[in-house]
Amino acid sequence: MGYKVAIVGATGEVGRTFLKVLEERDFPVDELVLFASERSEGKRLSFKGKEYEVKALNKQTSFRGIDIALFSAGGSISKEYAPKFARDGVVVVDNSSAWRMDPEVPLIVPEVNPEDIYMFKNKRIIANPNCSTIQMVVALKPIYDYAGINRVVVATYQSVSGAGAKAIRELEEQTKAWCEGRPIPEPKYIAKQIAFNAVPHIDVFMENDYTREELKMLNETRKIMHDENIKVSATAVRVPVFYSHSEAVHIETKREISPEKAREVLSKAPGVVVIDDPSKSEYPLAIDAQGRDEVFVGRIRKDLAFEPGLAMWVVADNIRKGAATNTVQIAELLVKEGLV
Ligand code: NAP
Ligand code: 3JM
Repeated sequence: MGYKVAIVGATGEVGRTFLKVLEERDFPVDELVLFASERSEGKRLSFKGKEYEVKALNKQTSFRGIDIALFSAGGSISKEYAPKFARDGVVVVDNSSAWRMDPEVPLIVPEVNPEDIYMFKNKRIIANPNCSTIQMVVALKPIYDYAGINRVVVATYQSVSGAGAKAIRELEEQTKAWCEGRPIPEPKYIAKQIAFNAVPHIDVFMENDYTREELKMLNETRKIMHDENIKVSATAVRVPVFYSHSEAVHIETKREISPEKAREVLSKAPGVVVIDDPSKSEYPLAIDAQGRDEVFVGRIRKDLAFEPGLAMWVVADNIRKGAATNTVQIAELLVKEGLV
């Protein structure tokens, strides 16, 4: 049996990757409906060798008959349209930050808290966490289960694809201008010049001078791990990398865990690949994680500031595990549990 699947934001970085991932994982799609803005009306995208025409979202009045909708068209579209789809009987899996902290909306990383999927029934909306949160919690969970966690200090090195297709072009154009000796064009999609730079400003600044991106890592981690006591202090930084986010993660554990034990529990954890051999200069890299669905962990060592503690380097493709793949995994979970 297959499902009628809708993609909202189908022409974007995440939307196009939904199509790839649904195809690769052979998700049971019977019918496919693609939505984007009016600008994309009539554009054609292919899925399993067949072409589908993109529809303008705002022209649609009813979404009846659709079983599952995967959303990635930004928070304001999700806020407005997810309840409309849900009212028409559709189960929505949303990629934006619009619904993540709603107590009636599950926030799911299938390797970490699949059991929360049952909470979805009231609103018919399920949220996909922020990309930086997803890869961090996949790597934290095995450590948490073995040794407990009091606090985490994390610095992220986030690729420009996290800010959408236009931000990718922005890095390309700034780099090209510099190489050709032309003045670098003014930034439009990333807060400051991103070429040859590191920008500690993703999303907006909040009252406590953290950015919203940084607070997502605190609040979402607590919700996913069911632990309001975990402390997470993040600095989220955009770097001139096209795909994959990297993170330096420093953990104060409740009990001692040796780096050897951490390597062992992480190697056995679902969705994790350990690449960690300092003697051969082997550690995860953004360019190697690109196009992959796993979370890569390396540079595992005893933390010199937290006692007991661990330090590690965590890398994943932000558009795949950080967005499209995690969302499709959630859809697979809905199917497996008979919830659609
Ligand atoms: P993108 O490449 O800029 O694509 C945006 C998509 O939204 C396009 O398909 C665009 O359609 C569509 N869209 C924009 N305005 C619309 C409107 N008024 N009505 C209908 N569709 C509209 O961005 P992206 O990287 O794919 O990301 C999209 C969203 O996904 C982000 O804003 C974010 O909320 C979420 N996201 C989440 C994560 C995560 O951490 N889990 C990671 C990345 C993105 P047109 O092509 O017609 O403009
Ligand atoms: C809007 O790398 C990034 O910028 C994070 C991905 C992202 C999000 C998100 O998922 O939190 C980009 C743009 C959002 C959002 O919905 O807040």
